[in-house]
Amino acid sequence: MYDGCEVRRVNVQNDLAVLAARIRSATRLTILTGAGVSAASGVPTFRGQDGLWRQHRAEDLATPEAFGRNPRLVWEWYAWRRETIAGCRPNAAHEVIAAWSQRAGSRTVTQNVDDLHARAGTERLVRLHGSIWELSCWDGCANGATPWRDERVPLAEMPPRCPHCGGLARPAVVWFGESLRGEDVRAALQATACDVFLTVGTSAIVYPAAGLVHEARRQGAFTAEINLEATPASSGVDVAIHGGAETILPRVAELV
Ligand code: BJW
Repeated sequence: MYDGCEVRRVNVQNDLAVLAARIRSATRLTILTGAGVSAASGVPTFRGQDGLWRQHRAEDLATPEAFGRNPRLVWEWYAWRRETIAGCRPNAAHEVIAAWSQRAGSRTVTQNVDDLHARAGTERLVRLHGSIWELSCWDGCANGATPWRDERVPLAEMPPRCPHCGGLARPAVVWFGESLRGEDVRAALQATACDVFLTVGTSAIVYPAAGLVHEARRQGAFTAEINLEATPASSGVDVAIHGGAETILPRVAELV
């Protein structure tokens, strides 16, 4: 009797083996990560079922306009997320990525602001959207343009102030409509020149990050995606594996 599940299992096993073989022989490995990589650690994703906060969507809060309108509301969202993340630890996906980052020629580009890759020991990490543990001056004072680290949970004051000018501080993250740091974009683009480009746990809808996998493919990289579900990137990659990053990556690592 035809067993669709068995066929799917064999296909996944094949895809894992193909990806592992590519990674094994790769000189230059690039991994792009999104919120799904931290989901198993307990960090809510943006667009999943847990993506709403008090009925607000990320798109409604992660903008300079939202902050300008209601800084306290946006800071409450960030304070809640900082508290949640403070209680989270890197999971098996972060650990595999950190281990692979020890290989010369391996680079990791993340959209995540939770710092869990850094805590897992990932080297050559590009944080495209900044860090939730860093602040900068909203009022634009010269000294406050350079982000400072503040890991206090809860924050000392709400909303926090700039230590340089006493103005309003903001999370040093990249909101919709804002430019990413030039050096991060350059590093991410350089990382698309690789043998294997693996995109993990991202909905692949937010640019410029979502364009990197296509750029890597255009330059001849073998491309692969690991995600719980299909994304706009799935049809354009060589291998799309459906499953949790925290279970799939350790399986690939065993085969590598
Ligand atoms: C699992 C899992 C498990 C769950 N295992 N998987 C070109 C075309 C169209 C639009 C644009 C374009 N260029 C620029 C734009 C505009 C805009 C944009 O992309 N809009 C789109 C929504 C259409 N981009 C920008 O504005 C960017 N700036 C820019 O380009 O500047 C120049 C410019 C400006 C203006 C106009 C034109 C050009 C800035 C983007 C900044 C994004 N910022 C945020 C917030 C960061 C701070 C914070 O965290 O608070 O970044 S928004 C949010 O989305 C966050 C994330 O990093 C980002 C991506 O989300 P991610 O990581 O993919 O998470 P989810 O939740 O979407 O998906 C999770 C996935 O995991 C799902 O697929 C699950 O299935 C999966 N998953 N568990 C594996 N266990």
